[in-house]
Amino acid sequence: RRFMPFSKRVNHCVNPVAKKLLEIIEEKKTNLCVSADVTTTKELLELAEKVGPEICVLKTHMDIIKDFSGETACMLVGLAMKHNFLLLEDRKFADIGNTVKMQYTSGKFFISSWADLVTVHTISGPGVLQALKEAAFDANKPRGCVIIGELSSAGNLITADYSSASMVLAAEHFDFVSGFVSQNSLSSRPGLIHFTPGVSLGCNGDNLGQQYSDPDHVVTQRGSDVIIVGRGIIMDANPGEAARKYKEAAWAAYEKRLLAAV
Ligand code: UP6
Repeated sequence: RRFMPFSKRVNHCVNPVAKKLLEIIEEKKTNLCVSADVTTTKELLELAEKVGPEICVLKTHMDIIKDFSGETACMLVGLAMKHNFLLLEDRKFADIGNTVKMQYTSGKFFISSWADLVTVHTISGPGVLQALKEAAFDANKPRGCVIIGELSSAGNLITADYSSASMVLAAEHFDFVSGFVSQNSLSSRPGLIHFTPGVSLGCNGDNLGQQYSDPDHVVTQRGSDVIIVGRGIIMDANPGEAARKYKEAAWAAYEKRLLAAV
């Protein structure tokens, strides 16, 4: 996986959203995901408009948007179409299957109707993947999930055994699993995409346990495919320009990794 170009990996995807994402990455030459951790619809849409041309994925935490409504989701989907990026709702589902199914499809956020991808913890076992898959089937749109295989925060309780057990669960649902959120390469399958948060060009961490590495390190040394950047971009005075900087750094690192294989 690490040494295969994105363009070749497309043919190895079982999940349609993973395939679409690799196509976008290749077309826009960007393996940057911006984490839109803002708290109002206005800020969210403004940010999406500014960073849209530079990204392959916009990651949201919709439950922090104070004034979320159906219009927020509609407008965001419009911007995703305009700039050709996917939406990843970072809900980190962690309950039993039946509850997750309701959290995914109903409530205030009706996530399955607008998010191409969602993040999920495997702590509750295979039922959670089955539940998301069934709900996605009902939504009748291409949908996928990203399994939290590792976390970036200091002292987190995920062990190597937990991460490998998550890979086993993923293997049972390759039609619905698009990839992993991880710090290291967890699977060599070319059809699965590794997303890595905890990326910054200037900081080592925050005062709440976040740990940062730079884009070159996570892509060339740890085998990440898509870097996830939040505050490094959204707190910048010019988020569009900052996104371009991160995009260039992550893409250069990807090209360097490919050359290392030759
Ligand atoms: N995130 C992590 N680490 C993980 C998983 N997810 O930081 O292991 C998410 C956070 C946040 C974003 O929920 O939305 O990625 C990172 O933001 P930052 O770049 O501002 O630290």
